Amino acid sequence: IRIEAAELRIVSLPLITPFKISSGTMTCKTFPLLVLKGEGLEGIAEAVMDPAPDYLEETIPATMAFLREVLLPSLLGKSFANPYELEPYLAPWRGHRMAKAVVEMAFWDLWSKSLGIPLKAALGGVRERVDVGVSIGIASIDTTLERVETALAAGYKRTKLKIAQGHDVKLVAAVRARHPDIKLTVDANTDYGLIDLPVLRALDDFDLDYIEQPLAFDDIHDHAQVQAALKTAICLDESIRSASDARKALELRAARVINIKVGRVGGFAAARAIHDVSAAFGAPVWCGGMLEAGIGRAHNIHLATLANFTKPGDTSSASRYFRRDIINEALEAENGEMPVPGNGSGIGVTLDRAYLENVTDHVEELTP
Ligand code: OSB
Ligand code: MG
Repeated sequence: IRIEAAELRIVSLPLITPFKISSGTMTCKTFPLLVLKGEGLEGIAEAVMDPAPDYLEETIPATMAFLREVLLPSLLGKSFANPYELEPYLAPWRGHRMAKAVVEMAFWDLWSKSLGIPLKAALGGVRERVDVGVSIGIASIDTTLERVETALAAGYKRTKLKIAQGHDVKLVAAVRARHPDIKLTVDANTDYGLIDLPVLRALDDFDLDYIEQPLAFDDIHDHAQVQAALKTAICLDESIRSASDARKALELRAARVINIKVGRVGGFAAARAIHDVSAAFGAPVWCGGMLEAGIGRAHNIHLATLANFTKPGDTSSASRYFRRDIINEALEAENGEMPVPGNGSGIGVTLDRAYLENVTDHVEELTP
């Protein structure tokens, strides 16, 4: 397929409720949206970096410049037989994994559309629907208890509580007291250090399925010390950017579970490699999220159909976050299961072009 043109946008969708995590609060989901055009088809993807470098280092302004000035010009007008042929154009650049991911993911969509098969089939997925849970942002204990009730009533298969210093043991104790048997996890988004081991030990008593990313985004080594001190599994998110990071973390026993976000790790080739290396270590993985709108959610669902995604992912119903989405289809979970969208080709969802115009802050068209 020849990449004939690229449409690059910045889209902003209001969130129904602000989403607070230890590293920041989001009131609006702003993201780059990329459409790659070729053979009369469109491959689409969302990028997951935030406006500011609060989750990882990448930012929307820096990404837009890198895509516009470096990455897209190197690909426009060229033909690629499959997504692996992009690798020589992506590999030379350090970092920028989220920027590489949006290009690679859009091409996977374009490629699977050109083959007339679902993205899931192109990736080697084995499921028709994927198990999902919810991620509950930082709020008062009362509000959190209400949100947990709502999620359980809807049938979600796992409840993840965002925690932060001073908003941890009491919160988890309250939720656990009310719901002794639910599958419960916490995500610290890097808010703790080795000095906080007593707090992490206290969390060890609540039969959590895992504790996600307690320590720094760029640390693997110190997580091994924490994991050695706990019964509860550590799950790494921010610190895993590649299959080599995953191998090192699992070899060091810094974690027993990995959260894979295709946008964080540079695309589906890397996501599959992390999935495979984790399977080789007997470590389950699950599909994380970045509050994606419909296009990004569709990519996540297709990824989560791979065999070793054995823990519920974060791709809950889009209607929990957005009053209106940028796609024509509804991505709604039923009893904690999210059906793989579409029965045709590619990601299986389509852009609502009219609404997209209303929520686009910026648009540019690139040609060879
Ligand atoms: O750490 O998993 C995270 C949202 C924004 C940034 C980081 C994270 C999250 C979530 C949300 O937990 C998951 C979702 O998309 O629903
Ligand atoms: Mg996380």
